[in-house]
Amino acid sequence: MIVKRLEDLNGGASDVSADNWRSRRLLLKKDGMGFSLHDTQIFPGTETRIWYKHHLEAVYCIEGEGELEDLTTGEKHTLCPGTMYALNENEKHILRTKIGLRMVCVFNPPLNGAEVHDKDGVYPLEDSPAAAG
Ligand code: 9YT
Repeated sequence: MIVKRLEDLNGGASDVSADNWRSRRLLLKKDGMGFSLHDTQIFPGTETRIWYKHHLEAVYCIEGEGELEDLTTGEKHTLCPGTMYALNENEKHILRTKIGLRMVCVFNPPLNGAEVHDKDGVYPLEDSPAAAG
C-alpha cells in the first residue's frame, strides 16, 4: 500500500511548477499504478494552451472557477468544483481562470515526475530524449 500526504511533497522533487501552474504529483510511474495522480493549482489570471498528444488526462475540479476551450470543436465549458473533463482524444485545449483553479489530474501513461509543458503545451513521452534530459 502507498500512503502519501500532500504537505509532505511541498518543495520536493514531486512539487513541479511552471509559469501558470503548480502540480504536486502524488503518484508517478515509479509507483507502478499505470497512471499518475496530481494535485494541480492553476494560477489566477492565467491562460494556458495545452496539448497532451502523448497522454490521456482526466481532470476533476475541486476549487475555483475557470473556462475550458476545446480547440478541436471550439466549445467552451465552465469549470467549477464538481466538473470533470477527460481528454480522451488528446484534444488541444485552453484553460483560462481569473480566480484560480485546483484540480485533481490523472495521466495515462503516468508521468515520471519532472515534466513541464514544451512550447506547444506538450509533455514528452517518458522514453523520449526530452523526457530523459
Ligand atoms: C489541468 C492541467 O492540465 N494543468 C497543467 C498541469 C498538469 N495537469 C499537471 O502536470 O498536473
